Amino acid sequence: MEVQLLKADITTLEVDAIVNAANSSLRGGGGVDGAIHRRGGPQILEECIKIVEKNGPCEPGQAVITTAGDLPARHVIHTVGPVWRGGEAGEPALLASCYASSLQLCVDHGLRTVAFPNISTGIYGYPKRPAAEIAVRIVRDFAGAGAVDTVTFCCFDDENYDIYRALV
Ligand code: AR6
Repeated sequence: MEVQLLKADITTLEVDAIVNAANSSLRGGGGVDGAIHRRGGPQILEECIKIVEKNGPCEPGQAVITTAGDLPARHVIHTVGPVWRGGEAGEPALLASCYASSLQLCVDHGLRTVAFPNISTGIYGYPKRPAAEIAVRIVRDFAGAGAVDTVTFCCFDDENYDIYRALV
């Protein structure tokens, strides 16, 4: 499995799945979530609403999958990161679960290329360096399974990009 590092807008990537840093309502929001729904069009939101009607809110650490509407990607995996509350409220395990649950959905759906944003490190306030360490650890743990060909860490801000460059 190849691990790739990009500084890019995740909505431009032609991969089997891009991951969205969503909130529990799956109704869209700011940051990368806003960008994905804006560029992907209304179909993604319709599918999200149906999922919440059927299963209830998407809890932190969980992930669900939809199609990708007008985006060049084939699917969107929506995962809900933890809000940073100082680090003693289970945030590291929940963030790890976001990456692991999203990778598991790739396996379940036969998706070979996936791109992650830096989940929770924007509006949700997770410190960037420890968040990156968790992301890289979970992806490396998963690499041996051979189920996915390429995992891309898609950074948007310079600070995250520099942190990942040092780690990957
Ligand atoms: N492509 C890639 N990364 C991006 C993009 C983009 N187009 N736009 C922002 N980022 P955030 P969170 C980066 O705030 O912290 C929403 O309102 C950004 O630089 O999008 O998990 C949801 O609905 C940062 O590194 O997500 C939730 O309510 C990273 O994406 C809440 O924000 C994550 O920042 C989730 O907060």
